[in-house]
Amino acid sequence: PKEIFLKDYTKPDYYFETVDLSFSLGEEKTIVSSLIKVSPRVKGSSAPLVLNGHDLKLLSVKVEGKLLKEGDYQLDSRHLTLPSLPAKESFVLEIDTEIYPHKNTSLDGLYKSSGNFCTQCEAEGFRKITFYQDRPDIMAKYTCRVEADKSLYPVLLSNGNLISQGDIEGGRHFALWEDPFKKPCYLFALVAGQLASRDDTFTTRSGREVSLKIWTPAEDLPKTAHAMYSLKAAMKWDEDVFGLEYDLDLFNIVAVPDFNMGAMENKSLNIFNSKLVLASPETATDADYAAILGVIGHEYFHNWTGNRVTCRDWFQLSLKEGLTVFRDQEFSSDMGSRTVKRIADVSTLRIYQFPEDAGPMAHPVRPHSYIKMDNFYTGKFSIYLRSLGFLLSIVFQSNVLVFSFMKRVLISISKDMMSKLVTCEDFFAAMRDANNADFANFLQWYSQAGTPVVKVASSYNAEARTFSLKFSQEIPPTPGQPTKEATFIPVTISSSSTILRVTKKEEEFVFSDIAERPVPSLFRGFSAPVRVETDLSDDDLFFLLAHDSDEFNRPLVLNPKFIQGLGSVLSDSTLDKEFIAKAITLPGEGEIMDMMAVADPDAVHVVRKFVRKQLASELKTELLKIVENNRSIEAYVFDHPNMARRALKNTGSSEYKSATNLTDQFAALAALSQNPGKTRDDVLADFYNKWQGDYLVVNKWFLLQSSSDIPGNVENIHALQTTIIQVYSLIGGFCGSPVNFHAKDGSGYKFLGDIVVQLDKINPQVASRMLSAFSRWKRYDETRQALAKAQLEMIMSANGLSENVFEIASKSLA
Ligand code: B3K
Ligand code: ZN
Repeated sequence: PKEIFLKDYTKPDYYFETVDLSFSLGEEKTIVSSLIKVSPRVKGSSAPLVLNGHDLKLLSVKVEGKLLKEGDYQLDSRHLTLPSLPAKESFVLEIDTEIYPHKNTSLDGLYKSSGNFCTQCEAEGFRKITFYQDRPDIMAKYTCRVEADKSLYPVLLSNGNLISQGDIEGGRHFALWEDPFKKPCYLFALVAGQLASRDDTFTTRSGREVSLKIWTPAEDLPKTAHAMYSLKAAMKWDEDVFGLEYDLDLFNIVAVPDFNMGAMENKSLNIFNSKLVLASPETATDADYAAILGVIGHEYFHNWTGNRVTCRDWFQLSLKEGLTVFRDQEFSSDMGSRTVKRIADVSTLRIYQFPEDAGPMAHPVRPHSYIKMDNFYTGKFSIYLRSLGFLLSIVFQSNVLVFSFMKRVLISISKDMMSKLVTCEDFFAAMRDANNADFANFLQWYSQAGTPVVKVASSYNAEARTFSLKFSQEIPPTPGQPTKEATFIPVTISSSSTILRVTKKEEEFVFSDIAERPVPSLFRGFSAPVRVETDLSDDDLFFLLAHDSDEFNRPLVLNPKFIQGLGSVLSDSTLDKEFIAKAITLPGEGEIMDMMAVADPDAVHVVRKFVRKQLASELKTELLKIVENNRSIEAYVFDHPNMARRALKNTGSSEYKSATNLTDQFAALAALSQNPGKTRDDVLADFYNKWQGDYLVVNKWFLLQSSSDIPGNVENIHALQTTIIQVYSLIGGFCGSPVNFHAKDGSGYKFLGDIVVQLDKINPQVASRMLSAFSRWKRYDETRQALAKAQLEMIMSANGLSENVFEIASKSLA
């Protein structure tokens, strides 16, 4: 496998101006014809044109209408090279290929999901459709003609506007689409199948009417109301907050059951994993509703940050992902509770990014190299890149400034086609110039991996009436980066919205005229993605728990006064209910383990369980009162007050039988399924019987069982049959629950090792994502280390390993 380096970037020798694609879709094979207008970057260039291609059968190549013979080109398993090309300003290249979508289980390129055709091209899937320069700096205007059997595939979609459609012989029909905007091939999309649409319209602020369509199988249409609501809310929000208006007259969303990730922002034809589109009160929880809102927003926001403004190469991924995640977080915060959203986002960051930063896959916001780009989009990818968003939101302090900065970026890059391809430097310069701001050594975040550890020492001098805060920062070594430079760390502190700019390894700030020793609330709202070690005492922390006006900084610490403190949080009617629910929920086992020098899953499990029990019995009266006061007999509504009420109620107790929506019912099921026995078996069976026809609900049922702490759970997982779409809930759930995955007899590790090898033959992206559960193996005791290492070695020795799995396994062992 080949490692690709940022420092090796060179401009392409040839640009593609227009691309006319034609697909003849069939059950056994699909024929793809492409007609490309090519122009050399340097006039008269004699450079060869190297096209990417993977799992393609080449039928023919023509240059300027002339068929090339076998000796005129070179073909290997990954490339088609054309060594001699006309020395002209531009010429026409025509390529015909044959592909087999029904056999494509990698869900990358063109594949079939539940009988329908669909595509996924980011990052490098277009090369599985046709021979092409599969890189983001090739921006071309596309047309796409799709032809298929009319009864099997009545709906034919691609990017842009529908130009014409009609019937052809043999029961077939066609549709011709044209995308007026230049785009990189990773944004290409095609869908063909039996689908129905929920239709709506959105009138933009300049008065244009955009037609909106959400496509699913007809029977699922009633479940798309929330997705449509989310889309319209996102379109309005982007206009109101960023002044960004949608730029076409049609916006399509298609929901498909088989999808490697959450969703994909293809120009005007977003394709989604069904679980992020379909929702009804009976089949989706509040968390699902919130995720749908956030992801529909995210993909929609990409239309500007990503699609119109495009990354030059994949190393610049954070430009589109960091910024778009930042935008979707702001959107969700504006639609719900800002504090609760922040707590949830930060906890995800702690659970996924911090461990990744401390493991073999550690990389800076802009990686220096990759083997398979897909590995940089793990479940963690957005969270990783989100750190940039954290910094931005603090640095800018308000959306107005972000907005002006965004506008500046967009204007400065829209001068001509090539300058639209942006790099992190362009982004940084635009931020700095648009706001005339001093970002000091902020750029270090782009090149240094690892989570900074910031130590804070405070001292009060009563005589001088001064208070001092001493900061020191240290970034631990990461693979290939033994030593680090200081970076810009914004620290928000109590008293107004002061930001301390920590830019050196050691720095002291002295505050004068301070009447008594203050208890500082530092890094308010989590102002930088760092680990903080303060010299605050338990009493200080308890004081903050009770009094901090920044809800984010009310920490969880076990203290005799802790229960009492939580009791007062529970009965404080001035606090947001969803915040209370978060505040009284203990951090997960993974999050706690990440803070230990040697992670001890058994100890964490026992202690956490003990604390939970203790809290439940000590706070029983308060909790029962909460359950009583927050019950509702009214119909399910997804809005902040109702969601907050349900969240709070379900922390106290939950009722399986009387529940009228999945949020309440699933909370009850989750609680009951923690204890082995007849009740557990009965409710699990009851739930399955009721929902066996709805695979999204069945997935949740799988997740609940796979992530269960009941002893010897690996046996139960073996017994549950799975398909590829259930892998995430079943295998992901199992590995995410420490007790059984880290079982001392190695059964959990062996289970994962075997699965990865099997899965890699079917779907390398999913296999490598599952494998990353091993990447932190060096954090455990010696016995566990040996067991995990043996599995990694076993995987490395497997035949025909994919590049995806190779990258994670080899880096983990290094
Ligand atoms: N941009 C895509 C992720 C693509 C992952 C490719 N393996 C969707 C998103 O940003 O949400
Ligand atoms: Zn994205």
